[in-house]
Amino acid sequence: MEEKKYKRTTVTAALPYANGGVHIGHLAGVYVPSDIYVRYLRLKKEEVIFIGGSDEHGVPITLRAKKEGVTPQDVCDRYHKMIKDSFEDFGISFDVYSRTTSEIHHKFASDFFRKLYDEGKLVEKESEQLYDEEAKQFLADRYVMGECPHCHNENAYGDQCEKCGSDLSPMELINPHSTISGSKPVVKTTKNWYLPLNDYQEWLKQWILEEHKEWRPNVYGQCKSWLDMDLQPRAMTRDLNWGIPVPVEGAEGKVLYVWFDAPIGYISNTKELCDREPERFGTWQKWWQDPESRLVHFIGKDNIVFHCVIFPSMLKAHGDYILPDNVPSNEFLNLENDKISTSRNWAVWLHEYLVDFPNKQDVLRYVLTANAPETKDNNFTWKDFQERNNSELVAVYGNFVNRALQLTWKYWNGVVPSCGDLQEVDRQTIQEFKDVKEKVEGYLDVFKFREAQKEAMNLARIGNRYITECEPWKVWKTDPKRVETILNISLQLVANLSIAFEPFLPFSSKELRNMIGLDNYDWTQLGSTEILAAGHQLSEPHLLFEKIEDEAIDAQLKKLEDTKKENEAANYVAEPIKKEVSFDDFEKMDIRVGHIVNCEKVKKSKKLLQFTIDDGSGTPRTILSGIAAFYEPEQLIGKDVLFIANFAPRKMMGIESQGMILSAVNFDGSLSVTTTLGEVKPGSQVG
Ligand code: B3M
Ligand code: ZN
Repeated sequence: MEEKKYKRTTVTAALPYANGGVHIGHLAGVYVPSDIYVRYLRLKKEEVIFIGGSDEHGVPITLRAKKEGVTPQDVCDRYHKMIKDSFEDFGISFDVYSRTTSEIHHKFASDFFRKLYDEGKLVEKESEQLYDEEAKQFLADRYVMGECPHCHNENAYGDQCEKCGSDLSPMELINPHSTISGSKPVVKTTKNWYLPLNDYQEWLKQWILEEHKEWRPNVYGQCKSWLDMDLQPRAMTRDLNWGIPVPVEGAEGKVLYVWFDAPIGYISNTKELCDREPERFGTWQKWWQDPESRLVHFIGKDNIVFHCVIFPSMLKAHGDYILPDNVPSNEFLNLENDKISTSRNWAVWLHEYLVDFPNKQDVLRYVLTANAPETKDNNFTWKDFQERNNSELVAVYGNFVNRALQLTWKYWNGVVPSCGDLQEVDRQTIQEFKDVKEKVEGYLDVFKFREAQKEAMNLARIGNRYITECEPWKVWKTDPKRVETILNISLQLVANLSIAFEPFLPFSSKELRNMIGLDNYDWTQLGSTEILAAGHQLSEPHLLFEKIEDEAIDAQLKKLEDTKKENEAANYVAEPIKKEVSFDDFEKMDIRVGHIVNCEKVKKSKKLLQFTIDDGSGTPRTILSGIAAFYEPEQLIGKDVLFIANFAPRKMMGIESQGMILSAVNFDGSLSVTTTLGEVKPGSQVG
């Protein structure tokens, strides 16, 4: 194993924008892995701090506020609370969860900028920017929309085209319009301050490409493709009125770029915590400036350049800081084979999950880790969620624990029996579970959380196999002394499980420790056969996990199906109008009102319904219509409908259809029969 060169670890998790809730994509990508890592280090009694917070600046928050008619601060207040609550609910064990609108942060980020400015580390540059003359405002990033110069998507943003994924600048958009007033912007000159990333390029190449080859391939690869291009100076200020004012004279109406202030939020949040609890955490400098501290950033893949190129350049420019030692970044998690999207509401929101699956935080944590998008994009499906719960958590882990505890209660009244002479099967089992410790550690140390969790689960498999092989219920009749040993070893395994799973499944681990009365525990005990002393009294056992039934899964799938429908309806664009026709053309069609006298299914056809229509002629008319998928025949009997009376007769399924019933084709392809508003005599003409 790698030698420990550091004294303590500063762990950060990306600061989510305070303009929406937290969904499973966030949890899987950043917050569960970072939490597992921190819990692991804490269990090992290492010195560690876990920093989180909300990112409350940036244009999307102001746009949302504008749309809702509230202030940006209102938006932040609402979502900051919601996000913070979700993290707490799911056991994401931040030492501090603060926000970038805090006073401490404003001052800290402002001072950071001012130092770079005073030392001439920033370059002042004039540039041409789009300006909204009606709103009297420069249009940064998302304030402009227009046509993408690459794929010609008409709804591209000033900073990015979501269709083809290109990075854009507002000036590149074709036919730009302001999202504030809708007007066509003009070009105006403005002044901003830039970090000359080009000056840091050689150093970045050395530091990342040579000295950090151990970073995950996806992270290393993205850095390499950036560093293979020529880095350009990047503006660290914006013409905007929401954010941290630029602390320079003559910079009125300008704020720090959100990606300048947000990562500094990691530091200012640390300061907030250390100021509040100095005895426990010491000084913030210790975590950020002592070379014996190791910095680890957990982020999503869209944040790689900011954490590996821009922020380190800022830290380097400042000069007083340590640099990240690793930046474990995950790929994306899809939901039911579709990209998770806040705007399309294609997500599983944490607060909604807990309403539908109360107290099942660990199930979601487990599934998201088992399926973590560590090396490639991955997919969350509700079927897989159910499957992993039922056949792994319930059938393997829960089952083993339950067997071991129930047997102990049955034969020993819930008291830990003593361990007698070992047989071969015991020795083998003990060796197997001793090996698990090293395996789990080996994976956790290199951020391979899926594999690590698999190894933890392996302990339960070992346990199940052991009990099945030993058959204590049979041995009991002939050799009760032997049963004592079997139970002792099984219970030691249960105790091991409660420790091994603690980083991954903190809620059920705690529950399990309560059942076995394990108060003092740490990582070094993993693999031990002496965690529970003989004679120790266990508490009343109960099931750790319960089966998830099909109904619960079907309800989730239905919810997503409904979302899809809503999106389709919202995005529906009517078909283009057909070529013009004359009145004469129209007159050729004889459209009439018919009264449905009878309606029935056509045998052997899934599509067709057979109608008997009163068309006013006195002779019933038969019409076939392909709407069986959308109506039960009884629903239509007695209704007045519109039909084409002079449509050439056609034979279908051996029946002659004399006309055509008119239906509207809905956005989703479903058909809706047209009818009249008032009562009209059958046979009346439509025109
Ligand atoms: N708020 C982007 C994001 O949520 C951004 C992360 C900031 S980390 C300093 O994807
Ligand atoms: Zn595009």
